[in-house]
Amino acid sequence: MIVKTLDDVLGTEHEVEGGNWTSRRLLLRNAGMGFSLHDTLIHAGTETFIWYKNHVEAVYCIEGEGEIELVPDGPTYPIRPGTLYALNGNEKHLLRASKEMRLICTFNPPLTGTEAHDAEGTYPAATVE
Ligand code: 9YT
Repeated sequence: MIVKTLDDVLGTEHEVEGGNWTSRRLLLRNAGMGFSLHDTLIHAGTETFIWYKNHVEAVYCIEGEGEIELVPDGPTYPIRPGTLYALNGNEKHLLRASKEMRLICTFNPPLTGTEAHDAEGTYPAATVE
């Protein structure tokens, strides 16, 4: 059994700074759960292009406000507390935060630790003023 708190992750290598986001990784592959679980902040005013070629991801918003646009053809969905989106088809997307969003993210297969950007198919795009 594993019991930990967000404080156990803050300030460690598992608090990963991605530029437009900060990912606090609570469960990783070595936990043996079959998925990883992150408490991720998406910074206000950012737009990030993401394409997880090798993972499926479910995301549940608990704070903030933003939207997800599938690319190239949409649609665009609003994100607010209580919104879940699940990328079960490796969809390319743009993630935007109008207010800092706090997202609970799960990945299958699980991330192993400190992946950012290319290693997990994430590419930062323009930052919106
Ligand atoms: C929602 C999303 O994919 N944000 C990028 C960061 C990533 N989820 C992570 O590593 O927590």
